[in-house]
Amino acid sequence: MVHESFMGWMTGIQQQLESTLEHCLPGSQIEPRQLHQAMRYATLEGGKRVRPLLVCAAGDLVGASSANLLRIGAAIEMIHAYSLVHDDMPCMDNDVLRRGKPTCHVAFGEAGALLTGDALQTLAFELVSRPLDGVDAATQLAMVRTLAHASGHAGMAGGQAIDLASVGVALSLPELEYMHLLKTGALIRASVLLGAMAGRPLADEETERLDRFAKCMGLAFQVVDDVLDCEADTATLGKTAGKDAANDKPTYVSLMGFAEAKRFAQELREEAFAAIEGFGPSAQRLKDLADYIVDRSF
Ligand code: GRG
Repeated sequence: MVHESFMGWMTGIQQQLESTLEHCLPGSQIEPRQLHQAMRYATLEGGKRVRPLLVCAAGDLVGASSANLLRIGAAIEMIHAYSLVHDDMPCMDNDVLRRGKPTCHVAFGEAGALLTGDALQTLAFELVSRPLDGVDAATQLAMVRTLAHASGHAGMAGGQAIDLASVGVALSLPELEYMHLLKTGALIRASVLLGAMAGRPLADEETERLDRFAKCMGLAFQVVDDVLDCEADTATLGKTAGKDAANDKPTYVSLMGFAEAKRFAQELREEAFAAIEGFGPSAQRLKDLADYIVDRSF
């Protein structure tokens, strides 16, 4: 159950993240204006900001500075925004609605959307590689490497490739899980890991437990996404509902049925909680976020 003090913390982070993104994105009056306007259009004022929230909650656990966490969170949100822009394009998911407004290619054309995604991705890496207060160069290099690994062929882009090849294919549950571990899970894991790398050094065993938490959360996020795609309406989601079934895509709901998919999400939450039990009260934000991810309605 999501409680009031968590809601206050979440709203505060979302507002600070918005200012950070606003500050880090190129101004809409700077040339090339159309590209900069499209980058801002795709990134500002939208989305739940789950990944930056995970960065901040994991960073809290290790006493990381909030300025560092917000910059890392903004960078990961830019990678996420780029993935949505490209995913919505006619050559991929071909959708016209995202975050309650026309998708980037509808507003700025296909070439504009392609460049917007490219520019958001590279700006994200620029942001993570600028000096971070109190973080040594070797750790920062490891952050860049972790984010690159999670975004590329062995992570999000690889998962998207498997997804595109899976339309109309009867995937098994382990195959579906593998696809989502890459497509959605890798960036969620990177969010937790980068947040945790920004503070006091952790023992390998502590990092492994955080990674287990993040892996469960990545999968739970996707299971809930599949359930909502069937249960919620387009206005609530801010994106076209029911697309998975319409596109004949394998999902947790199509493979397991509703009740079992919902039960699986609860099970993943319990597993995630168990992974971080040893951290004590400093892991409360992560637990609250896990509740938010599993209990969300959009
Ligand atoms: C194009 C390389 C490339 C990758 C695209 C993430 C992705 C891969 C595609 C998005 C398609 C999709 C609907 C995936 C399901 C899970 C997901 C990432 C949902 C959208 O993320 P939210 O719910 O969105 O965090 P907001 O708008 O809240 O940020």
